[in-house]
Amino acid sequence: MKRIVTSFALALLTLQACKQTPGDNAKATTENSAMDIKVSGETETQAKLNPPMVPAAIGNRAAKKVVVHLEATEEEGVLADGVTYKFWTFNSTVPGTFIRIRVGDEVELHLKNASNSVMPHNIDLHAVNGPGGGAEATNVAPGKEAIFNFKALNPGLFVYHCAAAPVPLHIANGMYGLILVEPEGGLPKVDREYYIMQGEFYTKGKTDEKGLQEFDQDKGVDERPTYVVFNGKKNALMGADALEAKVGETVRMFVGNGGPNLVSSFHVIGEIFDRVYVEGGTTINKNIQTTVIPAGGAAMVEFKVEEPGNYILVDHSIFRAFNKGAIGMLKVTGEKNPKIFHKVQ
Ligand SMILES: [Cu+2]
Repeated sequence: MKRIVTSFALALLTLQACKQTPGDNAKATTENSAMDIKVSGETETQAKLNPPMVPAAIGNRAAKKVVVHLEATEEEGVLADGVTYKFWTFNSTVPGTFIRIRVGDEVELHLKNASNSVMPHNIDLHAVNGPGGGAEATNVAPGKEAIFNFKALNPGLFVYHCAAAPVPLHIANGMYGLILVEPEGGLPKVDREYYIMQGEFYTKGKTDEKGLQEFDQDKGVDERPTYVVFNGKKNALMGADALEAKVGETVRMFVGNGGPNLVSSFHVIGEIFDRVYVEGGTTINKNIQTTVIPAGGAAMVEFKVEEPGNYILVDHSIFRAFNKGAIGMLKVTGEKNPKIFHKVQ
């Protein structure tokens, strides 16, 4: 009887071991090995570029210490033509400064809260392994600065946002951005990189109602946005602010969704994503028309442009694009390519 019980226990153990998926193993290996990566060389201070621009690619450098400076601000800005709004930001832009590091890097993050702020602010980075993603460690009163350290263990494209109470209000006012943790050896080289982040705004007035607009809590709770925009403004990335590329180039877009409520169906009219890093992680999906980007999530999309023209970026929940502002443009210049596209009559 004893032998039977032992065999049964052994069989159960084997079964348990088999249940562990290869995916689990891969993550454990990544995190564990990243923990052991030593930092070396000069400490780097992260460059501050305004969206849609991003800092230079990491390439094949060794892991190092990186200092990141962010400032929480509360300031009036343009939400649409003739419409202003009191935005809450990281570094005065919506989305906030793009942070670019590699796996194994040690980040010393400084969060200042502007002296003219009314609210306390903090930062929760989804790239952090630790309580609140750093929120408790960085809760900072107006005029003060908080500092915390983290080691990047998981490669991917991650959202960061303010998580001070009331969290929905801080996010609805524009306090979000992206942090890219490049894998060992860096991401494949591309010709152009752009930073785009979707978010909703909830105002007391109707869409396009002029003047300084106040936040509308009821619309926020009902998930009924007045504006759905890229990069903090209705029709941002249009006209003189359109993105650019040349025929034959490969474009990579780091696309995030700050929410606070909606899921984005990100699409570029007239293009197919050759590669999508699904949900900003390691899995690459190919030949994608529209990719879903959850609130508090991100994706990297890459495509080669073959034909000159204007390519429109949208949330394909299409009223959001044409009525609420989630629209942008990629202007592609260069030689026409009739083999790929031409009008017959
Ligand atoms: Cu905040």
